[in-house]
Order: sequence, then C-alpha cells, then structure tokens
Amino acid sequence: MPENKDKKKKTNPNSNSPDFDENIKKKQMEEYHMDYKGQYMTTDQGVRVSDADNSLKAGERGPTIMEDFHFRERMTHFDHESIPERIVHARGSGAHGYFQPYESMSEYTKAKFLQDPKVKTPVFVRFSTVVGSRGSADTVRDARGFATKFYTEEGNYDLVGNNMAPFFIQDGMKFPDVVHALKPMADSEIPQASAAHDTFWDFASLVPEAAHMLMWVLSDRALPRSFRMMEGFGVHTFRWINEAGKARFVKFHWRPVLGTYSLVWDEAQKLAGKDPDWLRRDLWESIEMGDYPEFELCVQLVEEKDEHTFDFDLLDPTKIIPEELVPLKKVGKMVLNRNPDNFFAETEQVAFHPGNLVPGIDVTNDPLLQARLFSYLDTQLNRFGTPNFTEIPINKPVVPVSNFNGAGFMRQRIGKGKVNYFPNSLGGGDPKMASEKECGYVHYQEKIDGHKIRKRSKSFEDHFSQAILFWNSMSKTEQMHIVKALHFELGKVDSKEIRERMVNNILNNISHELAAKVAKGIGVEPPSGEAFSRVKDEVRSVKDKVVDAVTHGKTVKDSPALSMERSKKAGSIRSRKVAILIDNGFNHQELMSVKKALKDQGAQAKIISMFKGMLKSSDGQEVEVDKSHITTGSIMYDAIFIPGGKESVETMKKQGDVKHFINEAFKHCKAIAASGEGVDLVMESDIKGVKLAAMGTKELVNDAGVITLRDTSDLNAFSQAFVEAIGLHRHWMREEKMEVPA
Ligand code: HDE
Repeated sequence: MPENKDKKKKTNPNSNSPDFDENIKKKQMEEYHMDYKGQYMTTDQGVRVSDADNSLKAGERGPTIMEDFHFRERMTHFDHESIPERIVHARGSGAHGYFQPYESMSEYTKAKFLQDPKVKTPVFVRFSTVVGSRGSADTVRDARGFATKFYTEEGNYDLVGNNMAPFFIQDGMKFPDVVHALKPMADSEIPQASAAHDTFWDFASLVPEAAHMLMWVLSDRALPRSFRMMEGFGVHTFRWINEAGKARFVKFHWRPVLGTYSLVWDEAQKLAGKDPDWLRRDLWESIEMGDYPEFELCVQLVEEKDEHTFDFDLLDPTKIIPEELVPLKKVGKMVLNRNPDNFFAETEQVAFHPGNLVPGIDVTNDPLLQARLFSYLDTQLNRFGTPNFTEIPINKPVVPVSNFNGAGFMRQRIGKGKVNYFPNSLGGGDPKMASEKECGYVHYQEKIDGHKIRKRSKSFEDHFSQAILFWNSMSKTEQMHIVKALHFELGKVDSKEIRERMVNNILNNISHELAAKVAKGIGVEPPSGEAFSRVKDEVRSVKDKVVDAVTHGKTVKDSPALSMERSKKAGSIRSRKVAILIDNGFNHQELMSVKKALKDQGAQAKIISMFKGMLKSSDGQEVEVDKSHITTGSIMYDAIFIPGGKESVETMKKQGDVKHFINEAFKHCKAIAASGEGVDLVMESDIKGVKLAAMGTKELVNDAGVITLRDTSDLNAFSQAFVEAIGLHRHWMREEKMEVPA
C-alpha cells in the first residue's frame, strides 16, 4: 500500500508532514487510481481475461459450470456492491477543495491549519439532505448536511454541520425518536424524504424544544437554490484553545460567497420530478465549468467568563447566538475546485465524525454533541463492518499513522516486527507519546463537579424565545412562506388532534398571528388569545429560581441576520442560468447583445426552443438549441429573456409550453426580459399587473423585475437592468398575484 514516504522538501515550516500543500491529498489518492488506458482486463488476481461476454458452459446450450472463477468473481463483486446507506444524510454530494486562513488565528487557537495564511489545507465536503434515502430527490424540504473533512498536517479534523443553526432536540437520547418520526411511517414507508405526515407532526406537537428548529425547517432555508448558495453552521458550541492554554467558546459559520438564496416551494416540488439531481448536478457542473463554490469560515467567540451572560445556555443546541450579540469573525476561505473521481469510493465512503479533532479545537458538554461523539464511529462500523475504514483513501489522513490498533476486516497497514503493545522496550519504546509542544492532543481540562443525574438543566427550559426571534426577524414574504409551508405540512396530517395541538401548543406560543393564519388553512379553529405572554412568564419564573443559570442575560428582539431577504445584498449573477426563448426568425443582434452582457457577468445563457437542432435568425444566422421544452422548464433557470424577431415570436405565440414557461417564471418571481416583438409574447401570457413597454415607445420599462424594451437601437441599458434584476434573485411582490397560473 502506498504510504507517505519521507521526503526532504518541506513547503510548510509548521508542518508535521513532508511536502504538505493543498495537493497532498490529491497526490495520495492518485496512487490508488485504476488505470484502464491500454491495459488488458484482468481478474482481481491479475490474470488476463480472454472473454468477458460468455460464462463457461457445459456445451453451447448447457448449464454454467461452477469452476468458472471469472464469472463467480464478477457476480460476487456485483452482489456486494453496496454498503448500508447512512441512516440519516443518506443522499449526499461531495467535492474536494482547500481551506486557507485569511490571517493567523494564533491568538485564539493553536490548530496548525489556522496559523499561516500561506498554507492551503486540502478538504473534502459532503452536502446532504437528512431524511430521504440515497435515491431521493435533492430539492425536498429538509435541513442540509454540510460536513467538511480538513486533511490537516496534525491529522484529520471534521466539522460536521448543517445549513441550519439550531437543532430539533437538546439531548442525544431523543435522536432516534426525532429521526423515526421524520422518516417515512413505520407501517407503510410513506412518504419518502418529507416531514409532511402524521408521525412527524405528532412528535413535533409534543416536543416544544423543537419549536425553534421548526421555524428554520419551515422557512426558505430548507429549499436552497444551490449547495453553493447556502450557509453552514457547526450548531453546537465548541472550544478553541490557544498555545497558552486559554480557551474560548466558539460557534462555527460557513458563509457562501455568492450569497444565501432559496427556491420557492412550487419550484422545489416540480424540480424533484423534472430533475431529482438538481443540487448535485449544479455542484458538479459548476466545478466542471470552473465556477468554484466558495465559503468563508466565520466564528463567534465568547470568553469563558461570559458563559452565563446570555438569556439562553450556550450548551443548548436548540439555541443560536444572535449575530447582533456576538458578531462573526472571518477566519478564512474554502474553495471547492475538484469533483470526485468516483462517487462510491469518495462521497459514499467518506466517514465523518465530530470527534475527529486536532489540538486547539475541543468539544463542550452540549448533551447533543456528547451523544454524537458516540454515534458517528458506531454508525461507521455498521456501514463498513470494520474499524479499518480509516485506511481507505478518502478517510486516510495525509500524515503518517502509527499505533498498535489491532487487525480486523480489511486491515491494510502492515505492522512490522513482534512488538504490538505499549509500553515496550523491545521496540525501543516507539511509537512514542507527543507532548503538547510536539502537537500531542491534550483534552481541555474542564472542571466537572456534579451529581450523576438523568435530568436536564433548568437553563434549557425556554423553548420559545428564539423561535419567536426567528419569526419576528423574517420579512413579510418570508413569514408568508412559513405560513404556506405549514399549510402544506399540516395539510397532509390526517389527525385533527395533531393539527390542533400544533396550532395551540406550539405555534400560538410563537405568534398568535402565525397560529391564526395557519389554523385558517388547515381546518382548525384559530386560538382565541395569545399564549405567548403566559409562557414567557412561566419561563421567566422558572429561570429566576435557578441560581447559576442564565438569568438576566443579553438578548435581542430582532435579528436581521436570520432573514435571507433582509440581509440580502443585490449581488453577482455569476453562474446564474438564463433561458433564452426563441424560434426560427429570431433577432440575432438582440440575442447576441444580451447574451454577451450575461456572459460578461459570469452568467450562463441557454437557448430553449420547441425542438433541439439549429435555428435561423431573421438575417440568416444559425444558432444551436441547448434544450428543447420537453427536457427542460422555467424551474431550471434563474431568469428568462425573449428577444424579438417577428417570425420567432409569432411561432412561439402558438406554443403552450412557451406561455407556461413565462407564466411560471413570473409566478416564481424571476427576472424576465423581452426586447422588440418579444414584448408581444409576454403580453400573450397570463402575467398580470405589471407595466410593459407600450407600442411605439422608446422607453425601457422595468416593473417588478419584468424588463421590456420596444425600440432596441440601444440595448446596453436594457441588458444592465436585466443583470441587476437577476442579481436581486426574486421579485417577491409578484407572488400575491394569485390569478397567474404556474
Ligand atoms: Fe448527525 N449523524 N447526528 N447531526 N450528521 C450522521 O453519521 C447523529 C446532528 C450530520 O455527509 C450519521 O456517518 C446523532 C447534528 C451530518 O457523511 C449518524 C445526533 C448535526 C451528517 C449521526 C446527530 C448533524 C450526519 C449517519 C444527535 C449538525 C452527514 C451517517 C445526538 C451539527 C455526514 C453518519 C456525511 C450523519 C448521528 C445530530 C450533522 C447516525 C446521534 C446536530 C452533516 O452517526
């Protein structure tokens, strides 16, 4: 087996490992690549194969003979091709890349990979949904996993997070329950990859600690536009420890450089049918095209002395630290620049574990995190059937591994000599212990003093304040989306009792307005009054009794950072997809001019028409169709453009698919641009209530992201307005136009 050979050259002065640089993992994995080019096919024993089409038979029409070792080898391999899928996060997509700090974090942590802004540490990231099985659709309403393995010079460090900052439950003891409730129902195995069923909402209505996370899962954050456009959170509070031994609490955040954006629910549902690989494909294609996903790692740091100064407990994973209380500090950037070579070998076999820590990073007593420290290694044993999964390429550290861990299935390392115990004198005492100075991992010496007790801290008792904060921090549009999400989710719940309990026991404790609006859509009597003030008082009186818990802590009433809309910056349209609808006779100049403007901004323009093949413009120029209507839809684009050309527009006016394309894009609030006769086509669709450029006018009209221009002598301002409208992502004011079909 290839091992890291000792080489003289060191690129990183801090490094434990020879030749440490961002390519170290790539090179290590390349040693395992199978080379097919110019090779003879062989059996697994290396014997050349003479016929891979016919099994060995007793006569041409006779039975297959047992001695056909090649047939048996192939069939056995095939029969054992799968391993158990992950019990949660089964559906995932991975990518390689690197992480590079902006500046040294030595004041806060001694972790080597965070010391030197010149050092790029290789990473592998796996994004996932939580509930669905491996073949389920990407765009379901769910939290997304965001797990990162840093192959550092001090060994592997895993940051195994989600795209949502809180979690459903406070204690790992309840994890099997919340997962069972979320997964398809025990008798029918219905529904796949969706919480919209009786058992989940039964559980949720009985477990108020889930209230805060429910708000996140019902929000648009559960429908990311792309893995490249979603945030990541470490969820728990961790510890950073510096060289001097000083510890601080730390919360981790990943911020996508492109901004955080979501789909709309109707679009997400349709994509699940039209392209179940939507997010996976987007990740893969952007990396192939060189649009590398980038995320900034940020931290919130809290001094140990400030542990009890908040009005929630830092150890409670159903709580966040609002950014308005502790601002984010930027640490560095991660760039994902390489697709895996093999899905199974890398994305399926990667094994994360929150207990994979390096010196300078440690855990806290968060009871959910503590449970995870047990679960991940255990679950990997179930998946791989052996503790030796750490030796396969994707999981193998880039630094030497040296210990006396025993044999077991599929052991690959070959320990030489008779000594396999410690301490030893026969082996010269090696492998030896490392002091802290020599990067030995030393657990943070937290003082623990308590009774052995099966109980939750009183400081974990306030379940609603942050659910309320989340709801109050949303824009009106985002609040409406939460209400509609509940109409859908609870609308699928057969038991009226559960629907009533959700409205009265959970939602009415968050907001009376929310409870009343939801009740209306799900056949439940709206609650008569606000429960919130009562609960708040109870919570307060419970807290007041607690001596050393969070009492008069810091708090905020509004956190714009929680709202994607309110914290949105009109931004780059890099890698956004724009559909251009045309047919024969289109206006070539309009097409090319807008296409160029889009391309200059890094967006992708795709030609859509009724059929694949070539189309001719009014002045005889040919362009190739990228997609026919039957294979695509407006849901796969961020914006649409309809150039003029009388013949092209007249043909499209008669095409229902085109009309549907425009209506749907309008309803999903996407930027729509039409030039010349293209404006007539927009008028033919059912879009309502927006102003369009009138016949004979030279004026450019931009109404709610619908940009129209009749006189096309100067297309610059038109293209500019279109680019800006795409950069706003969606134009929500159109959503209220109920009469437009989608
Ligand atoms: Fe996980 N989780 N989890 N989880 N989790 C797994 O490990 C578990 C939790 C997260 O792409 C499993 O390898 C318990 C929180 C991600 O491979 C399993 C508890 C967060 C992934 C497991 C939690 C996560 C997993 C299943 C509560 C966000 C996918 C397969 C005590 C911070 C990693 C596996 C990948 C996967 C257990 C809660 C994130 C069963 C017991 C909170 C991103 O070990």
